[in-house]
Amino acid sequence: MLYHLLYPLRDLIGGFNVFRYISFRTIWATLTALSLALLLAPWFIRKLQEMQMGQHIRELGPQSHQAKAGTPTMGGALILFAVTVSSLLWGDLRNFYLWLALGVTLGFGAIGFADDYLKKVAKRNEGGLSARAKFLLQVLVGLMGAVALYLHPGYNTQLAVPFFKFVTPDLGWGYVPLAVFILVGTSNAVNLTDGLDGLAAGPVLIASATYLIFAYLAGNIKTAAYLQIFHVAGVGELTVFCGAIAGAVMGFLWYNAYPAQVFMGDTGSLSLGGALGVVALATKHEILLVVVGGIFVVEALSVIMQVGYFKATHGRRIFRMAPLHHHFELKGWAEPKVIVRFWIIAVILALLAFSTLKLR
Ligand code: 57M
Repeated sequence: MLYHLLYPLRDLIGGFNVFRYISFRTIWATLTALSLALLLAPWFIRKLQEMQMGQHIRELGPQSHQAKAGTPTMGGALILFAVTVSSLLWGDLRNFYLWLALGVTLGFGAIGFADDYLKKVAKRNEGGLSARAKFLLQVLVGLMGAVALYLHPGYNTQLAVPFFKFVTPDLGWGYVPLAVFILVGTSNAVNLTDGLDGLAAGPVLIASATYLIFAYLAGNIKTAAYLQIFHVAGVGELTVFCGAIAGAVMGFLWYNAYPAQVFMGDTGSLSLGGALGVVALATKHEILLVVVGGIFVVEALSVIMQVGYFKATHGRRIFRMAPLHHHFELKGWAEPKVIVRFWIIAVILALLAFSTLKLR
């Protein structure tokens, strides 16, 4: 919005020319979202406590988690507020990708919100939306996002394969189911990861900062040509969006860091997963999300393997408990150790993802 209000005045006030630059607007989008989340969180956490939006803890899990009972959840609503305000303030509001990213993020956020709210009403961790209803709604939001992308003029349905610059299969309409799978899969994978203080927020912060760079590179015709990656006209604006996500999540993490004063709830985890998914698709770095979001992939795989094995063997397990973070907790690692080690791995994965720009 500031871009539309202030950039036209550049002839009167020369300094306003700076609003043209994605880099400038991204820095300020990050700082705005960070400040909103940081400053509003104490008030927001108090409100959640007053509304008794406290977490109910499963009895089955590691016993240390019982101490977390009553921690306010739904902190994701504050993340979404900060992301939306900051993106609208600093983004170019004529940009398709900005609206698409916001729409998909808020769509998944709405599903998470419904789930969190129903859990609060039921006063049980398992009392939210039924798994089936949740999945169908996720597919619906994912499908709307995927079709919007598919129909957008100038967006191509070729797939970029990391390490192989000449392998770019064109999936045509087949891109739509793949996009739905990526959106729904990422949303659920971040949700599964969100089981220790800061365990989802840290890697989401690292992944959004990574995609911030990819959005910038793919949106700029010169850097895209130089690196031989797909150029997507207009996608540079997602740099601003990624900055807003990174800023909001950083501000939230201040309070979600161990020992957490607030959890993001499904409102946060489903929407942030959706946000990463849509940015990966729009920037045409879809498959690379397996690397950038490797923590989420491994957490989700640990659940799939554990549940599959558990069913096939009538009750035997591969891990002490799935998702994987519970396995390490039950092995005796202190919670902060599991969290920080997962963050370190997320940084390594981000570096590996950047290296694919040259290793191809
Ligand atoms: C959500 N939610 C957390 C919080 C957060 C199929 C099955 C593996 C599914 C899985 C599942 O339901 N996962 C989805 C996980 C919960 O956190 C809330 O949920 C939001 C995210 N959706 O924002 O509102 C708990 O996680 C802890 N937490 C923190 N800090 C945070 O910042 O400590 C969360 C955020 C919170 C808090 O304790 O209450 C959750 O884990 O419930 N199910 C499981 O994860 C369960 N695994 C399981 O049953 N494994 C079985 C196999 C056969 C599937 C096994 O391995 O034997 C475990 N979850 C828990 N305890 N908590 C079971 C034990």
